[in-house]
Amino acid sequence: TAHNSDYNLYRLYLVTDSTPAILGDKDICDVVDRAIQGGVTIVQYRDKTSDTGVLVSTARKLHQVTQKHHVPLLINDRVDVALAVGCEGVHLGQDDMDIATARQILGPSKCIGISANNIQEAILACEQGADYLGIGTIFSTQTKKDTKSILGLAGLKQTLESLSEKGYEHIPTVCIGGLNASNITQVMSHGSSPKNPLNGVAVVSAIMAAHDPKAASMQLSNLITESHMQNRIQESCRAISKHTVLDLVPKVIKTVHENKPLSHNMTNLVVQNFAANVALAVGASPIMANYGLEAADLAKLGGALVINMGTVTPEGLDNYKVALKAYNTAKRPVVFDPVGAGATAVRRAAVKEVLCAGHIDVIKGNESEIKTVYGGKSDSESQRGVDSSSTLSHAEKVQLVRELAKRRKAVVVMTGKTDLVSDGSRTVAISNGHEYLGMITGTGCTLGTTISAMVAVCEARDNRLVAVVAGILLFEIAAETAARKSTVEGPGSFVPAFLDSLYQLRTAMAAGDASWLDQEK
Ligand code: 3NM
Ligand code: MG
Repeated sequence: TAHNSDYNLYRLYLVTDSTPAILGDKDICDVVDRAIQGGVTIVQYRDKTSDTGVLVSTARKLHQVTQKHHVPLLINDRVDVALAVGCEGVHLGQDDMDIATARQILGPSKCIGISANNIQEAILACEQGADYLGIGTIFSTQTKKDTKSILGLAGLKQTLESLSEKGYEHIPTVCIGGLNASNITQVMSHGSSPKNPLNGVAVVSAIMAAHDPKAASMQLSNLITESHMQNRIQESCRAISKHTVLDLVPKVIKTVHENKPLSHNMTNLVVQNFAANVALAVGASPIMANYGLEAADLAKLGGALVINMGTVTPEGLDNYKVALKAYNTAKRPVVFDPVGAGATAVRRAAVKEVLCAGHIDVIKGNESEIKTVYGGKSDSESQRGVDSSSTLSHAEKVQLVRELAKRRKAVVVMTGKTDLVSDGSRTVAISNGHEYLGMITGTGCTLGTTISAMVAVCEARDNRLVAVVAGILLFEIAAETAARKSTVEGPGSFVPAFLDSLYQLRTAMAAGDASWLDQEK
């Protein structure tokens, strides 16, 4: 069911409160509506005092609001109220109805979440078929008077680790209790476990008591998204200094966001529109200009050039060479994407001509293309179309990218299930991404465009490797996030979701205060 598979579903979980101390004189439906507009992804109606009649009528109104936004509504404790309004499920405390009985009443498709205050309760709930866990109480809170023990970040982390040891890391988890904008980043980094990361955070007062529930939700939502991305960067980048990556990747993305660098694309007929949209989504300013004589003026604008020979022609080749020289003169970076490099004799010759015409800063291709650029492939061996066919071992690939990077004094990217990036001395393997990227056209080309935006803002040659890594991570993590969206049914609906995710990830990253990096041990 949707509530189990959607990665983002539990990102920001709102638990309502109808008491005057928290809700004040605000209208609960209005608060929930605004909170969802600000980024709340799931709502629990929790009302410990109202009569059943009020519970049912309020739940009905809330359900209209949540349905309008395609957000699930769960009811605290009251299985009967959930049934009465036909909402998406219930949240049960340890003293409420047992899961088995609730499941029998609600049926298999409804969501049943469980509160867990310790490791035993968490594991038992998973054994009994909980759809997600609310783990708490993390910090002491005025909102719930009868809280049991305070778990703290160490207790939360231990609970998550115990769940993964028992094989329950696939059960979504949120934490609750005293959480707000001032501590969420710390909770997501120090309270989460790499093997079993928290899906999200549940709050009452941080949103329900806020003067502006939409603004409060947006702030929390951004902090959580940023932490998710941060955790993933950590996972992906053990191969080079974690500090370098943690420190620089967010800065690169933020700098692109702030400076809107020009991404000058001399690209193929197939991807013009998609590449321009990807450039915009990552925060760059695209220009799709194939006339080489324009390059001298464009190179002065502080951007980077992409030469993508996907639909190479004799005239096109001359234009590449003119533009390459112009960017070299202006000391601006050039990304070369030798699409289908080995496919025909014409393309093999074109690769050589481009490489001889000037200095390339980043060379990006699949295994077959990189092999052709390296020159190891004989002219009689031809590549089928532009898709890659893998033949080298991992160690051979590492050797190849490193050697080519050294020889050409460039950063070399070999894309594949695991991407390899090398500057000749340091080599990074990245295993993010999603299979949908291989099912739509132009993703390789638009990765080149994304990389151009990142290297455009990286003045120091030494940091080019990290700039390229930043581009790949942003691109591939956005693909993962997009593929998990509930609107995505296949490669077609993936395309717009992917553009959204690129935009959401880079704006979240850019909005983040870089001081959270200092907390990283
Ligand atoms: N359940 P606030 S703590 C509803 O520990 C609830 O299970 C808790 O409110 C638990 O976000 C809590 O305002 C209240 O601190 C959380
Ligand atoms: Mg309860």
